[in-house]
Amino acid sequence: MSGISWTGSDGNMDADPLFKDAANGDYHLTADSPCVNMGINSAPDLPARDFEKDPRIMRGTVDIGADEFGKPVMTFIPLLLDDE
Ligand SMILES: [Ca+2]
Ligand SMILES: [Ca+2]
Repeated sequence: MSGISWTGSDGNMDADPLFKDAANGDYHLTADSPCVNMGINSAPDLPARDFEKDPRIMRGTVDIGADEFGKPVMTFIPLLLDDE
């Protein structure tokens, strides 16, 4: 593969992914990572969850890599109590 550059084609890039703390093994994406929302939602065999069981697609577009950045949005439904 020497001499072949994939950068810039088919979504490949050579930018620093800006992991949270790669030196200590924390490969979570950070908010400023160029991988956030840069994947392809129609990719074949895209799992429903990322490596830590977060939804694989958050904020509309899948992230590049094993991690989906952020936390799922929690929806709260008001509970009305009837005191009769
Ligand atoms: Ca995303
Ligand atoms: Ca995640």
